[in-house]
Amino acid sequence: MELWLIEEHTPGYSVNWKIKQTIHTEKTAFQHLAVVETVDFGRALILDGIVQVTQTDEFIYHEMIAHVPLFTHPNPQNVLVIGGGDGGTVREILKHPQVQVDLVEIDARVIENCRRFLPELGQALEDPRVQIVVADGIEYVKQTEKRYDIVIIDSSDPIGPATGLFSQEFYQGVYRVLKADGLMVAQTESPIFNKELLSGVYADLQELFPLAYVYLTCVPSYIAGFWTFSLASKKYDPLQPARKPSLAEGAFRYYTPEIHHATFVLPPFVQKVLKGNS
Ligand code: AG3
Repeated sequence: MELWLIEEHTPGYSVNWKIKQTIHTEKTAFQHLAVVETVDFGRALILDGIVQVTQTDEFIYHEMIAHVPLFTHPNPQNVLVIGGGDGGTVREILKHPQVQVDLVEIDARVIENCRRFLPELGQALEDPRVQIVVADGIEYVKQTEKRYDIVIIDSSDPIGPATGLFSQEFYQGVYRVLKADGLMVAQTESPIFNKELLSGVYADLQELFPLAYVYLTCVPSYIAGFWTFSLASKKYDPLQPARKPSLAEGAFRYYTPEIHHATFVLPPFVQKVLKGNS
């Protein structure tokens, strides 16, 4: 019998994935979680029916969410990740020397299942430079006394547990926990399917931070491919990154200094979305 995962996005658009095997499913306290073996993209983590990572293309997303901010900063030492319980973003951050990472993930079952079923991502969370806090990121940034060079928001879609991670109130908390020269990056969804969300986040970040940019990449397993990240900074300009990968750090599959610059070049249709008149 053929097994298909139907990933429904809008009433008019869904993506069908042929599955070799369902490896694990459960209902956590926050969401439905599944790990499946797809025919074309390797193993995948699915939350509330939406593909979060696939083994085939997760490197693009994780390298771009981590290295663009990390190479922008001259000396990143303390990094906070909100969400990201699969471990992929932390794995990339740890490629930078002298970083300490705090991971604040709301759902401990994401962490536990990725350690078990997606160890090439989840293993990074066992590194002694990583401290895991199972908590709501919104509360964390309101309360913590710690201050960070970089905050990375690696959330799921703005439905379910991640909704509040796209709000102005949350970004105020992120601003609060950033040092005077800190910067943040958030995954901000599809410029095709989430136009209002993207223009709203961009406007909020422009209001709060002296520098705000959106950058664009392609994640083939995400809805319609195009994917955006929003970067907001108190001081350092990502268009003038402070560092380049050293030879030892040069083992990236997607990120290069040239890609770093190119990712900020936006086609007119995305610029229009950012102006809020798409
Ligand atoms: N975080 C972003 C997943 C968004 C997928 N959304 C979609 N396809 N509609 C993934 C977490 C990886 N660490």
